[in-house]
Amino acid sequence: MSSQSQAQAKFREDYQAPRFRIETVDLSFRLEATATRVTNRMQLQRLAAGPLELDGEQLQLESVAIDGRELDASQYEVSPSKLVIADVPEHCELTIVTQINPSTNTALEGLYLAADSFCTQCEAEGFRRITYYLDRPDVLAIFTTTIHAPQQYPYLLSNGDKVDAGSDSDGWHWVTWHDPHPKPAYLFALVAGDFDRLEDTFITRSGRQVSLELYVDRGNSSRGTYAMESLQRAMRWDEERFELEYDLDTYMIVAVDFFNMGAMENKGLNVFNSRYVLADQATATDTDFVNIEAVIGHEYFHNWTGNRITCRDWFQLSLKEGLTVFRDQEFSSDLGSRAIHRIQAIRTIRGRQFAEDASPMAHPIRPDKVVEMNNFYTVTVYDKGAEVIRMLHTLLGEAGFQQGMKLYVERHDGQAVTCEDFIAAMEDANDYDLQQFRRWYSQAGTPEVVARLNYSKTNKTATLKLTQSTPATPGQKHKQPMVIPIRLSAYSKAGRKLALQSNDACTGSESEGYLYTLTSETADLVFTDVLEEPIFAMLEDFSAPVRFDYPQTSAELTVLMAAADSEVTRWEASQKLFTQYILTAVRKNTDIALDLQTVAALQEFLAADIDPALQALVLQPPELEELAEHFDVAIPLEALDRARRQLIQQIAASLAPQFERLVDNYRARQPRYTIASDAIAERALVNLAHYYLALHEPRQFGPWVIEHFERADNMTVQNSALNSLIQLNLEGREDCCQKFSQQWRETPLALDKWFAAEASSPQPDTVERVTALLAHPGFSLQNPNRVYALIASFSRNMLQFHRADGAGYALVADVIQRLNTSNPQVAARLITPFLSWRRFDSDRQQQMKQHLEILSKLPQLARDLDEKISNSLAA
Ligand code: B3K
Ligand code: ZN
Repeated sequence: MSSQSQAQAKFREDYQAPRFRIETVDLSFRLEATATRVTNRMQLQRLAAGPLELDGEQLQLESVAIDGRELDASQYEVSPSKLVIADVPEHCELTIVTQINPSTNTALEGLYLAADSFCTQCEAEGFRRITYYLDRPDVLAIFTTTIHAPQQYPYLLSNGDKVDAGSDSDGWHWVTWHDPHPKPAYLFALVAGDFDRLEDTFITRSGRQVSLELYVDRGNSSRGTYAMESLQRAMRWDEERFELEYDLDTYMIVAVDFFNMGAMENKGLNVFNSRYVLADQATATDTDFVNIEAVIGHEYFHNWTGNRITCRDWFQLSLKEGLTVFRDQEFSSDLGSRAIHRIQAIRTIRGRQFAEDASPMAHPIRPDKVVEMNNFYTVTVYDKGAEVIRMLHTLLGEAGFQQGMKLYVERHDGQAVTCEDFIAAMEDANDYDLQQFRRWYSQAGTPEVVARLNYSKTNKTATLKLTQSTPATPGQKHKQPMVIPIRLSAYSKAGRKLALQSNDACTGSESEGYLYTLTSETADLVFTDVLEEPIFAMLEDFSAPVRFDYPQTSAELTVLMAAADSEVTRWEASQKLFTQYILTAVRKNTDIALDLQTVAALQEFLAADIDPALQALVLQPPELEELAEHFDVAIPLEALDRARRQLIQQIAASLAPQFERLVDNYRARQPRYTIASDAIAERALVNLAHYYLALHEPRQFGPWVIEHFERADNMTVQNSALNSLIQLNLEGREDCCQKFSQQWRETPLALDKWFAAEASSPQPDTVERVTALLAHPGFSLQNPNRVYALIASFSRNMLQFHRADGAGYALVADVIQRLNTSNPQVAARLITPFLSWRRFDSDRQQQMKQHLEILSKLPQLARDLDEKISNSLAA
């Protein structure tokens, strides 16, 4: 590991309470593009002896004063990251004046000017780029913010409520905001710009009238209505399910085009990436609409889980993120199809989180060691974190979980706390021992459960032998057994649900399913009076984020696919069936031949009266990334891809007549676009049908895809047809791409869909096409959304990123190098697939490693990249 990143590492166990409290902070901004002046007046109260060490980066210090008396330079020390004042009274007013340059801030952290608006992003440690401060989440202050700006920025926004406004003598104007809720600096926000404003109201259940305001780029207000409605739904839902109510008179959301992440939950003033706000049928897909509702909900839910109760230190990030993802998942599931949402969440864990757990950046959901905090906004902290909360919910039940939430809020409202505080509240409210469960917070890696069934016809007993283990991860060699809730049920060969009796190790019933909690390394789960050999559905609803090894025959899986009560279980059965076909073909180096029973099961599934959205998911095999997770090393990429393609070919061939009828019927009806869930579901299946038909018989059905594209009155269909054309390289592809890019040349978020489609294609010339698109007038390395659409999509395209000649690696490494100084956060996101170089064949290993070594020697290597590269080369 390089000494640089080692030196900067911070450890969870080193936590120390702050030496000072900041009671109030008055900020005054004079916004100018290249020289913004920030006056910061703080009331400080000493808590412990020692100097005052304020964080600050890229600031130009103008003056420091204590209680109105300016200090001379000998009274303080300035370094590139700190302002240290040795002599500070018990209680005082500290005033600091600094200058910053928002126009050159391409990292989009702190205060930046992009696309003619000033905007801030402070989480995790961006506030220190605005002024000197105790930039840590456990320092909570009451903020008052005054913004002075030229008239070309009509809207001047910050947290809380607007309390005053006026004009300056130089023709500028100003506004003052006051936020009565003490908050850490990471929740501070400021936006200044010219927008269209959508307004609505929400009456809380206690009768408070909240003004809802959505700010979007001029001319875009009609594309904001879905976000506004989503916000109202989220506010209502949080009152109904969690009894949590909003606490200010105003809730503002600003949509900006330049943003590193999805959105930010700043108190009373959320800032959103425009892609999670702007949507209409012509420019946004059904998935975009679903994501908007989820992200709007997520940021809103943070108001309680994150803002009112925040994190003591950044190692506790999952305290707010895991819990809030769980809450947004529940919100989406209560409003839409629970099964479909659950399946998407499972895919995220199996495809991406398992890969992170197996990588050199593996970390527990509560990390112990961090160099650059921005590197820990991960699928582990967020999504595995949410799975851990979900397990608590499973163990305690909805009522017990809500009791725990109540106690958590009662105890900790207004505080900065730890994951331990959350678990303790759950434990105390339910009188339930979570001692061993805590390991989910401290152990990294994906546990594996092996289950073997032994059925005795004579004794009428079924014994499940269960064994768990967790592989070593960097810094954690030996692992302890985890608490693993296993939901299960059993079916007969005829698909009848079986009642199970066990030595009271299992709770539940035949109708709702059973729950067994594995806590030891091994256990025998014995069921008695089992009259016939049962077909078990194990780990139903993915009741724990683990790998589950339990062999089942195709015949058994097709029974589950056809007959299980749970839609998630039916989907699981199909995925397991497909995975077995693929893995067997790869391991034995044979061709795939679907057996008749499987074909019949798929055909019946498509013919049955089932949610078409579920049918679409069941009829698609797992993605390459998920299949790759079945190999620790030497991932046989080409073989997996070949087998997967063969399988898809055969699924498509088996279902072609049914798909043809389905599409015929759809074309005859030409249903009008609505955003209702049944319409979304139908589009999902019809789009898949077009893809499968064209794959099966390109000459006959390629023209159908083109027609589908041409007649589309919505982006969901247009985008899906475009993807089919590109992925299958169908005749007419270039023409349609041309039309698409012309049509959307002024609508970057729509154009992104074309970039992403090209970048995700399995076609062998994808690298060359992506390279060419780097020069497209609609592309820009400065805008994170463009980079994510084109480059991040490409780096997730396993087959083409890992192209044997190394051209994919060279392409992405070059972009990373260019972003190293301009936007390290984005650069660090792109590097992820390089980190796991040890898992590929030796040729690829060498090439990937070489790129990492070259990058590691970049002058001014960003801390974000340094940490990841060092971990990867050291592991
Ligand atoms: N809390 C923000 C993420 C901030 C990321 C900083 N690098 C969005 C969210 O999770 O709601
Ligand atoms: Zn969040």
